[in-house]
Amino acid sequence: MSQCDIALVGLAVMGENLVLNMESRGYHVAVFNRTVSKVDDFIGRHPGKQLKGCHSLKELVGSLKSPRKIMMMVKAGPAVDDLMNELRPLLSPGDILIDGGNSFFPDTIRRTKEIEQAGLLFIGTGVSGGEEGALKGPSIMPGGSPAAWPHVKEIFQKISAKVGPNNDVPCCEWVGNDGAGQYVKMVHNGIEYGDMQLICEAYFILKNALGLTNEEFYKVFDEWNRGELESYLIEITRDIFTVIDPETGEHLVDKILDTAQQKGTGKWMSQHALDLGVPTTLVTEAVYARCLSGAQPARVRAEKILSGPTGKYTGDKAKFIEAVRQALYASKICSYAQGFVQLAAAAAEFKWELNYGNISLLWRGGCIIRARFLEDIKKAFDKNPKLENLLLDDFFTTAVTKAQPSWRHVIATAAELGLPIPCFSAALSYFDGYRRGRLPANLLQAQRDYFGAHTYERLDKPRGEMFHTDWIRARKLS
Ligand code: 2AM
Repeated sequence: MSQCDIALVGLAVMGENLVLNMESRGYHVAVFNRTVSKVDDFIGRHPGKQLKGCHSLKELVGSLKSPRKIMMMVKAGPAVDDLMNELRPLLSPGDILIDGGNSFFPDTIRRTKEIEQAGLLFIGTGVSGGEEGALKGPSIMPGGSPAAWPHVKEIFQKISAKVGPNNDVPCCEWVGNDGAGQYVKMVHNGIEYGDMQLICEAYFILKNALGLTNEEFYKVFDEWNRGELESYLIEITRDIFTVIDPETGEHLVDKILDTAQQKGTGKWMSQHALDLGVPTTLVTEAVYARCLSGAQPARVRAEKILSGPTGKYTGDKAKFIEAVRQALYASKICSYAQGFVQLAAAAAEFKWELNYGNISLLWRGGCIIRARFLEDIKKAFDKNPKLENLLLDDFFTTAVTKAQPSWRHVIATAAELGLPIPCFSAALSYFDGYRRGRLPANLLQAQRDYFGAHTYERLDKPRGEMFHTDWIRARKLS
């Protein structure tokens, strides 16, 4: 046991489960935790395993094969830098530090540089799948120093989730330089926000327009999970409708306060979309929807003052449920289209060479957004690695075209019934904006030139040639 394959620091649940996952695949793992008593506690709870509990970082480093691989699973933020500073003097050239926490990607870019300058290698990796994923097989999205990848590839791919007909394709591939892995994880989390909000909007429409019961919701989501929408999130949503609150004997979902919490990765994605100047509207609306949900006392006060429609849907119930399913599917396609556009913009900004087919595969299993349709996204990018927008791939063009009448019907109905559906609407507005060669920004440019002499380009003149009009004088002359 003096020659461990890998070390892990930070024995919270994710860290512990990753250690157990590695050990179960035949690796010898050295472990350490700031509160050292947790090391002995962990080792004590798992007797007979190939684990080495260490009581200092020096002991941990000394127990590793070369090049040393040390995975940090500590709280994102200054704790990672503190730990890195403690570890650095103990390491030798070529050793590899791995950050598996939810770090903000600019930190990962900075850390990769600092660590490489010290002659070491760095990996910042997204790990998704929650506690169960960490134990049984997460989706792993590594980026950082490319020279580190061959040394950890086997371990990472062995512990990751597997997909494919023979269950042997790992949901783990090298993503790209410095912060690329953490960026892809951030986009995963943002898309997760969008997916969840879309499901909640479908629920809200069906609950309010049709008055579906929780038993009916179980059947609807069960049905949806057998088709195009098949995914982890649809599956757990279905199961939520079966759970009874022991205290009241009623459905637990109806007892839960409608105030959503957030840890910030969805917000990071939206903020960076604004920095890049790309419209990631669904994720942003999903973040705002959580913010509005948080203003629950204010909403309860406003409800007494602000009125709106109160009617129900009067058409065919089964047909409307199917229309909502199609609206959800089309909106979800737009959300992923936006996510991949943001990834491409970030890749251009940070000079990452991203493989979008591989990224879809990383999200195919193990993680929260795992879904059947990521297979179709993978096929689209494999067919055309430079695909400009998912909506332009034949498969997805056909899918949204087919869903369009239902999608519009659902959104129009929700508007008439006064039901808030920010993500459904954002998706359709994005689709309708993206598919138009001409938008009203001609008028906007005229306004900017009118009040601020900001100039404008003309349709009938070469791009880059700027024009200005003295609008007040021109008005008098016209
Ligand atoms: P602890 O058990 O000593 O609190 C999740 O919080 C994990 O990160 C825990 O294992 C925690 O250790 C660890 N952690 C938090 N801050 C840390 C720091 N500054 N240095 C090392 N580990 C830290």
